[in-house]
Amino acid sequence: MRRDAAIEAMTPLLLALSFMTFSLLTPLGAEAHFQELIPSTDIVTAETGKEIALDLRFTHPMERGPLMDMGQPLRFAVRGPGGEEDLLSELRPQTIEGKQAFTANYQVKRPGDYVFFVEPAPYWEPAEGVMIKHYTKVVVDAFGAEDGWDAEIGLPVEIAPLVRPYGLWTGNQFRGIVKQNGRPVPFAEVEVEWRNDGSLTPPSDPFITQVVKADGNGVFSYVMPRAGWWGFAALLEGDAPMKNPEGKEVPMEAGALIWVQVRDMR
Ligand SMILES: [Cu+2]
Repeated sequence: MRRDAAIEAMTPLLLALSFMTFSLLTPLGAEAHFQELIPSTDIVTAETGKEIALDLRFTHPMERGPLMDMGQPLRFAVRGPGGEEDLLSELRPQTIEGKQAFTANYQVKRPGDYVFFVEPAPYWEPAEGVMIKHYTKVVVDAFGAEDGWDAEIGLPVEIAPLVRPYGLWTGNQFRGIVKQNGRPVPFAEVEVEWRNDGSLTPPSDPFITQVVKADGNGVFSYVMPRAGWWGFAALLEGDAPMKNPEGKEVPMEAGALIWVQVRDMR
């Protein structure tokens, strides 16, 4: 009896302590990292011109930061109507808010769909004890060809779009198949974030990152309720562990990301 009372008396203190520990271990906003790969336009026309600028940042899109340092990406390329083109040498580092990001320009040569993709340098996240690598792609259509948007790159983890990933209205549904090593991942978890332009303050934490699960065939869907860029991130465990900067073997979080833009119907 007396022991129970003592435990009861201690409970609020223990709760407070465990809450403090938890808060220290998971700083706010540390959960939903997204690799961004955002083109200046997702539809190239005579009006936009042939030149596309691409911005690469590792950040928290809905919270508008903070940014995390990007190392030199391991791969950056485009799969277009003329085949695959290595664009690593086109990457230019930029410093934003004291962190390294990248930018690149690309000249579209002919009509067709251009699938840009990046394999970033692995990022050590001590709060989660994982090395993070977000394989990220975005599709740009040029001069109304509308052909090639569903081409798969063959990345270790990849989202295969089931909806043409450009020319989308607000309220359209996006669907895709989460794949790892070319095979669908049943019930994969997909995080979804809107790239906040500053016009929205999420009312509470669960609104920052939407979470959907794929079905038994690895197919997920999400209805996009607001104009702008939407990022879909399927976070999977990599095939092999990696060494963290201290030389310790840790799990690898392999993210498959795709970005799509939606516009208001008006
Ligand atoms: Cu972060």
